[in-house]
This record gives sequence, C-alpha cells and structure tokens, in this order.
Amino acid sequence: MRSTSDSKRNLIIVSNRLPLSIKRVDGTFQSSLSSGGLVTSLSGLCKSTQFQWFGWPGLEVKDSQDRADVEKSLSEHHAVPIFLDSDLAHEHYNGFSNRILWPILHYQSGVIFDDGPWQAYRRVNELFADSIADVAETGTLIWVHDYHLMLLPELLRNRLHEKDKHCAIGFSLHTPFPVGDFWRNLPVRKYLIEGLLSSDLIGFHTDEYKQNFIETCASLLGARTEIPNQIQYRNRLVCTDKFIVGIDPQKFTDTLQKPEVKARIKSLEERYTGVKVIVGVDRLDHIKGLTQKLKGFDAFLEDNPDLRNKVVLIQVAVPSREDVKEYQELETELSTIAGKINGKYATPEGTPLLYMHRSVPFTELVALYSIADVCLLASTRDGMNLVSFEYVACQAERHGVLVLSEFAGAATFMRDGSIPFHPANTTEMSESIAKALNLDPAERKRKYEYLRDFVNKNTSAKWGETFIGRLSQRGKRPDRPC
Ligand code: ADQ
Repeated sequence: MRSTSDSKRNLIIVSNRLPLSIKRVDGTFQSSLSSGGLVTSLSGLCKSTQFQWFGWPGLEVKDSQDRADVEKSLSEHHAVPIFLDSDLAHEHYNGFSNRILWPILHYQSGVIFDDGPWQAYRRVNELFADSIADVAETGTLIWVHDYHLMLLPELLRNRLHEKDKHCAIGFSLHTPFPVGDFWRNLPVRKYLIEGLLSSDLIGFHTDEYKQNFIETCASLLGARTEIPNQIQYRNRLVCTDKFIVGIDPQKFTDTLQKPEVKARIKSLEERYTGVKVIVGVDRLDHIKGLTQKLKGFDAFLEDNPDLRNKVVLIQVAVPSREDVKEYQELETELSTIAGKINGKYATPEGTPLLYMHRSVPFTELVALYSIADVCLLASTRDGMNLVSFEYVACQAERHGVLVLSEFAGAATFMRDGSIPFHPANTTEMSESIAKALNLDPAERKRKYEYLRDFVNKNTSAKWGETFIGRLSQRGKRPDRPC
C-alpha cells in the first residue's frame, strides 16, 4: 500500500480481510502479508497508486488500548482495521459468505439457507459502512472487493448521503456470477443485487459473468438493461464491464534471478532428471477441482503404463477455510485418494504423486513453477485463476504447457495457448495430460508465446489503474452514459 506517483487521488480499498495478518507476540502486535488471489491482484497497484485499505484484521481485539496499538501498527502500512467480535466475524465469513454464498456463486447445489448467518452478514456490512462513511470525504473513490461485501455499496451510499458526502463507489467481484436461474436458489438474492446496484461501476472477470449479472438485474428487479454495459435502476445509472485481472510478472522474473532460487531450481532439476514434472497449486477448495484432478491423474497413469515412473505430479494444496466442516471433509477425501494413487502405482524407484497440504514460501513456489513441464489446473468453476498466469511468468526457458479447465475464467482468454479440458471428464483429462507431455517443441513455443504476451499485457497494475480510471470518470459524471 505504498505510494509513488499518484498521491493526488484519494482512494479507499475495502475487502473483508486486510492483506496483513495481525498476531500478538510477547505483548506486541505484529503484522505479516497474507496470501491469496485478491492480495496478488492488488499488489501491482501498490506500485503506482496510493490508497488506504480497510478490512478486518483477522483477530478479535477488545481492549481499547490494544485497538489503538493495532491501528498504529497497521497505519504504517496504510491499512485501517474494522474490528469485529469473533463470533460475528465467524458467522459472516464462514457461516454466510463461505458456506452459502460462495457455493452458489460457483454453481454448487445443495446449499441450505440459514437466517442466523445472513443476519451476521448484514451486520458486518453495516459495520464496514459505518467506519468508511466516517472517514471518506467528498471526492474519495471507494473500491469495494468481493462477495463478502455485496450489501456495502447501498449501505455506504445511504450513510454518505446522510452526511452530505459524494463519493464514487466501485465494486469488483472476484468470483463467477452464475446464470439467473442458479442465482434464484438464494432467497436473499434481491437484497444482494440491490446492494450492488448502489455502485457506480461494477467489474467482473469475464463478459459471461457480466452478462449473467445484467440479465439477473433485468429479470429479478425489472431494471432497464437495453444499452450494453448499462443498468438503470431506481433513478441510478450503474455501469458494468469486464476488467481482466492479472499478476505482476516482473516479480516472478526478478525472483527467478535470485541466487537461492537458481540453486533450488538446479537441485530440483537434478532430483527429477529423466522425469517429467506436472505441477498444481490450488487453495484447498471444492471449486479448484482437486478431487477431479487426482482422479484424472489416476486415469492417466492407468492409461499410460509406459509413463509410470517417468512422470510426477507435485500438487500443493494450500490450507484454506479450515474452520468449515466441508473443507475439513474435502481434505480427508483428498488425502485418501492421494494415498490410494501412490498405493497403486508407487515402486521402489518413486511415487507418482507428491501431495503437499501446506503453504509453501514464494521462492519455492516460483522454483516449482519453473521446473514443471506441465501445469494442471482443474477448477470446476473459478473467477479467473491467477496460478495459470504465474506458471506462464516462470516458463520463459522451458515453454511448459498449461492444461487448463474450461471452467476457469482464465480459459476464456487462454484457450489458444493452453490445452483446455472438462474437469469432470477423466478420460479427457488423461488425454490432455498425455498430449501436453508429448507436444512438439514448435507448438509448445507457439502456445507459450501466446500466453506470455497475454500475461505481460494484462498485469495487475493495468487492471487496477483501468478500474480506478473508469471509477474516477464515473465520479465526475455519474449521469453520463457508460
Ligand atoms: P483464489 O481462489 O485465491 O482467488 P487464485 O486466482 O488461483 O485463487 O490465486 C491464488 C493466489 O494465491 C496466487 O497468486 C498464488 O500464488 C497465491 N498462493 C498460492 N499458494 C500460495 C502459497 N503457498 N503461499 C503464498 N501464496 C500462495 C480468487 C478467485 C480467483 C481469482 C482471484 C483474483 O477465486 O478465481 O482469480 O481471486 O481475482
């Protein structure tokens, strides 16, 4: 959140969690950068634009002196904490956002609505609105992120109005937005859509998500949507668009040059001499299709006996949402499948699957991306999927092949440079892996160059600056057509 060139803009970024985790160590509060898609996507913007970042610091702080200490520690990073009680934070984050809303946004059925978590969701959105409305000034640009805060634009708009402050509010959704019929599964859907429609600008990862949202506004609320990218509802004009999120490719290029990373790459290459490496890096989440991936890899080993002992899948499953029962069950299932695969195919020469259920340091991640001949991503649904971008950023020398689920938002843009497949079709996955491993060098190079150009063109900095630029224009001329 450091500033460089653009210190004139008054910008507030809001997300459920701050990008810094706070821990109490020996009586003092210490902060460390957290990981995930949102942090990655906004990190590029830090280089060019100054902003304050509002969000929950990740722990309950009751004592007023402690709160002051946390505020002071975070203010050095331009971060502002919104304090929540543990129970409330848990019900909002795990209860509603992750157990109810997240699955619906990702087309998972069988979600059971519960009013308690919904009330917690509302309450947290209100607390965020209170904090931000207090500090925002007329002219401040407010950029709200993700599904945890869908009610915030409306709550904030009302509070700002009461205080006679005029601010442009933007919202970016990092998940897919499902087709209207699926969205109907959520009984409180109307409130969430109305909440979003107090924004001036709403961003989606793909045209498909944007279009699904526009159609839902029309069918659910009777909003006027005849003009492309424009929604008219209750005397408000709301603009929507696709904004391609990305990474900071330079960060990966620079890391690859570090002596310790070069040494690590060399030692991994020696370890895997004569063996093709497939890498997978995913948060341990149902939407990442890890069960499907392991089953597809099992089918690949079954179908290609001659390649056993010559291929290894290194799968990093980053722990995520460990308080939620469904995520604990998924981990148990994955460990079982991984054990069965190795039980079936391991020999004294080696095991075909390295399943790592833990976070790995960034330098290790980069080394793994770099030595892998193939990156296999099997998302059943995924807003974008930035791991696919990161793999490409580390493949300047090897020209590795990306085998990418057609359900990742990234597949919309990367189809020609990757090998797309349906994650529920194990035969297709098995064939896609074999095809990637056997691709001739000229075709690998062509695909790699296509992806490299895309990743270099669509950086996280460009994404952030484009969105902020459009939001700033909307702030100046809110009634102007999009
Ligand atoms: P995520 O679901 O978190 O993001 P993704 O886009 O793949 O998924 O981003 C994960 C990020 O976490 C990557 O930048 C990766 O490097 C990082 N990461 C993974 N393992 C790590 C580790 N061990 N240590 C540190 N960092 C690690 C959500 C949506 C996506 C969308 C993004 C951005 O679900 O679909 O692409 O937001 O909008």
